[in-house]
Amino acid sequence: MRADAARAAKPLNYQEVYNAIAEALDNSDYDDGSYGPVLVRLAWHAAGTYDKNTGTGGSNGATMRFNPESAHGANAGLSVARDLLEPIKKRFPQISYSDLWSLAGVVAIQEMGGPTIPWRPGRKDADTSAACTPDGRLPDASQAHDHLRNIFYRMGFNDQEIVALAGAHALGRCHTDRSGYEGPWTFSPTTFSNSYFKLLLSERWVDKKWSGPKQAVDKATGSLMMLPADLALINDRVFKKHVAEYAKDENKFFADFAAAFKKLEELGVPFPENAPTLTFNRAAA
Ligand code: ZEM
Repeated sequence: MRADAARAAKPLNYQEVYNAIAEALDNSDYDDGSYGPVLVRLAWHAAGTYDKNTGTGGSNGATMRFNPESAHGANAGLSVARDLLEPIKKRFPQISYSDLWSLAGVVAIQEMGGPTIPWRPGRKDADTSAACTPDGRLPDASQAHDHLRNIFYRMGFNDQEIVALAGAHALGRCHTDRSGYEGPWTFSPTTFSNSYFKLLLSERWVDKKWSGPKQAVDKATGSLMMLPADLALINDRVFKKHVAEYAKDENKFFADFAAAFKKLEELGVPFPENAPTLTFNRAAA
């Protein structure tokens, strides 16, 4: 009891929390060997509910802990990510769930080889489901450019930021038991890179022949996938210009992604005035 009390009184060292999350990422029995991608998806879905017109949603509150938001179709499978972080919340009880989930996104991206993403603590958890956002605020994979613009403009993003953020699909995969879709976007789903943009442009994308929802596969190997919403990025002139830029220049992608992801994680968060902006070192291998 007294040791716990002493630990709770000590100011939180966020690099220690970072390191604890980094240690929990690898697991050879899970997906492609890392929980990194699903943690990035958790951070994104917690934040991507933001509506700039009403100031509702966003990562503050961690309302996905509660029904009905936990049961929204878009959040299927994210209990895997929330449960993974539970022992870390127990070890560092001072951190809010909302800070922990957003920090986990930063850790996962950096540890998978992505850019350094500056991060600020200060999110507070909601106590009840009253702050849960209505269903339908996250993008629908079966739709195209108009829908993407409606959803991301509502959060306050522009076309270039939409494309940069979508580059996170270099990571991870679709699961039939979560979204109904199937397969990874790239050959290296646990490495953050500009591969998603390169493959969008270099491969021939054809309809997957199956009884599941409409999605594309690469004609050459049939092992990669694109959602209708991914293909919208090359079927729209403005989006495609940014795809081409990021396919050519990975440094530019990393810089733009880091800025857009930081913005995403901070949407609607009432940070205390003196909240420091932190950057973290990659955990020692
Ligand atoms: Zn995703 N995403 N996403 N995304 N996403 C999935 C998986 C992952 C869309 C979408 O419908 C889907 C962003 C934007 C958009 C990640 C990160 C980010 C899946 C598969 C779908 C269907 C879920 C499953 O079955 O497990 C759409 C339509 C988007 C609009 C542009 C943004 C922005 C992201 C972060 C910045 C990640 C990392 C995954 C992989 C998760 C995993 O478990 O492997």
